[in-house]
Amino acid sequence: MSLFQKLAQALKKTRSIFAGAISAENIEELEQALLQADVGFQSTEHIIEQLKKSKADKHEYKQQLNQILHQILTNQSLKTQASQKPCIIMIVGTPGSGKTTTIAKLSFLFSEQGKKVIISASDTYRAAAATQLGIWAERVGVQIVYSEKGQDAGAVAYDAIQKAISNNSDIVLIDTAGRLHTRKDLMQEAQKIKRVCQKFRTDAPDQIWLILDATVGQNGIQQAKTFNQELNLTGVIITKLDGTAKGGVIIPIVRELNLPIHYLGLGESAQDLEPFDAEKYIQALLE
Ligand SMILES: Nc1nc2c(ncn2[C@@H]2O[C@H](COP(=O)(O)OP(=O)(O)OP(=O)(O)O)[C@@H](O)[C@H]2O)c(=O)[nH]1
Ligand SMILES: [Mg+2]
Repeated sequence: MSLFQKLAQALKKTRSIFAGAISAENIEELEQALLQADVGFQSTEHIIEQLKKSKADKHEYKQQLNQILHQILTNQSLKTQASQKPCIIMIVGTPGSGKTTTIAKLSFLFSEQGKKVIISASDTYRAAAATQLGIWAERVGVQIVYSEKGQDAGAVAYDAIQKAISNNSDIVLIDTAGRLHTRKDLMQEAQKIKRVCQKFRTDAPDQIWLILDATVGQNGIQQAKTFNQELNLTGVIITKLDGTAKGGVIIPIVRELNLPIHYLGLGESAQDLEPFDAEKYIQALLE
């Protein structure tokens, strides 16, 4: 399957919501479809307003919608990748959102690109987490640094970065424990990991990516807002897009949070990660 076919397959349920509405006689039906696909109230209102303003004939809804979505999704303010080595990427998110799996996918992708990757197993809460990551690392063939003698998350990250510097690695991927955005103490722990990275370089970590489970739909917006306030994110990865009917959630994330989406998770294996492409996403959503 090509990457696009995979994406189109993943968005099948969301697309079916739009299929009827786009050819519908009235704008209300389209509005319902947007809400049903988890585009959210604010962004739906914005889109419908734009659509009305365009004075599009009902035959032109699809084309207009395509243009409006394009405007929203290509307006992403991308923070540039670090020019310095190693590029330090911290992965955060709520429990079970797909952080560890995404780390595995990213290490696979970066390795394929010829980059030398080190994983920091900084989820020191869940006993099975390091084992899970170790299995992935072995499968993908990348190095991993574990917590020794009860080291905390920050200390593991410190060791991993130090190792990356000494063996000239390109990328450090820091896996972290799942934390609810409402838990202040856990947010502070994440900030501590961030400060550890800053000991090496004031502009580190180069990236802090939030892993957002698409199946939680609108709740994801609040999660992203809080994580962003606490940690100053540089982007989002949407996971579990395969099979959900809430594939529209990407739109409010970009529009209301002004955070770029970097990748989409489309399954459970190491290959199921796709760089986000607004054009392809809209096409998979509407056609
Ligand atoms: N279908 C699907 N499943 C996914 C995807 N990403 C992750 N999963 C599954 O989601 C479950 C949780 O994934 P993990 O990677 O362990 O999530 P986590 O965020 O590390 O979880 P904690 O460390 O417990 O917070 C696993 O069963 C994964 O296989 C995806 O893109 N699609
Ligand atoms: Mg995990």
